[in-house]
Amino acid sequence: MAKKIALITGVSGQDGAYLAKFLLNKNYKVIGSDRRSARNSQWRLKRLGIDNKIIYEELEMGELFDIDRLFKNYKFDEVYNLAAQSFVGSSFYSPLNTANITGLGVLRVLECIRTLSPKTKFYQASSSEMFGDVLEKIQNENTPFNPQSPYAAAKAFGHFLTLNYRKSYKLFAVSGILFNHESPLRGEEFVTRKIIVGFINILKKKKAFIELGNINAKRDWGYAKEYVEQMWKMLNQKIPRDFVIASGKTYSIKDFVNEVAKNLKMKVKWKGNGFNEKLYMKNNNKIIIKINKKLFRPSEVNYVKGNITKAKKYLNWKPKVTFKKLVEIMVKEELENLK
Ligand code: GDR
Repeated sequence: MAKKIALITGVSGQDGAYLAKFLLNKNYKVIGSDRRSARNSQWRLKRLGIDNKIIYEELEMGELFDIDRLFKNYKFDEVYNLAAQSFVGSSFYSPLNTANITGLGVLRVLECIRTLSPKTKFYQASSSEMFGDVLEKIQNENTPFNPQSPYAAAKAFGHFLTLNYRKSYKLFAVSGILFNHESPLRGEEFVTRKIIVGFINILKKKKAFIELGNINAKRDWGYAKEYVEQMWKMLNQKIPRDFVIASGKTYSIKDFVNEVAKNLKMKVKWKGNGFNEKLYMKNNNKIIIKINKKLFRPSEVNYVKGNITKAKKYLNWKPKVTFKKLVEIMVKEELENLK
């Protein structure tokens, strides 16, 4: 049987790399694309040992003709649209670029599928950030969106268009609403890996302290490697449906810090309140975390918690890796990579 062909946009990101590996193991021919400037960021593909196993294509999500060219060169069975300006914080500083890539990028791909390849199945990486200032305590596929950032607004745009193209043109197009998902392949600009790398640098005396923003925000964190498998499952259902993928548990950034400290056997204590709250080493009273106002976002998502009833039913999935296990995996691999 001929190999299935999949396109992963944003292949050198955390999810792109894990998904590429997963699809290669399923005997897919994987075309991975990225913007030209991401060429040097193939460390994830290298770490997973697959940098030479995928076909790499440079692709600007801002250029319709670039996407069009790819669709004329390959007959994709499945397209996973993971390309985005994915850092919420940056979206406040580059809202137009975020809208163009994270939002309009989705529409460009959908237009290519509609006009050139309507049998291609399409996965859109939607985000729990769309729930924003949450309108329901626990969020499922029917919870209304209340985006709090240009990033979240752009993701909501992509989400609704995916739904609209499914209805209007009968495309097999689905959105996975993924809550925060982390791994050793997470970028250091995101808070989980920033904390782990920061603490290890403090222990190695390369750094005195790290600065964080809102440590009271709560997130529903899961393991990226598990989550990308659900993307594939969504495209291999009989009926196209959207799904929330989450752990169903919520923890604050502070909880995450405490868990990392525990894993690194650092005895620490918090003191102070608000912007003056600090984390100290118990043995010598050295400050290792300070709060920096500048790292607060102009508007914040304070709390999210996902309901995965639908994923349990149709994808036959529930998360295996707990919060504690996730921190353990991330800390362990970070330490091993230093050796
Ligand atoms: P998030 O992830 O915005 O939830 O989006 P991030 O790790 O950036 O922030 C999580 C929370 O931590 C707070 N925070 C800090 N964040 C960063 N990055 N750096 C800091 O120093 C810091 N201090 C506190 C943030 O304010 C926030 O509340 C992630 C991304 O992967 C999105 O692309 C994805 O859609 C969602 O998860 C689901």
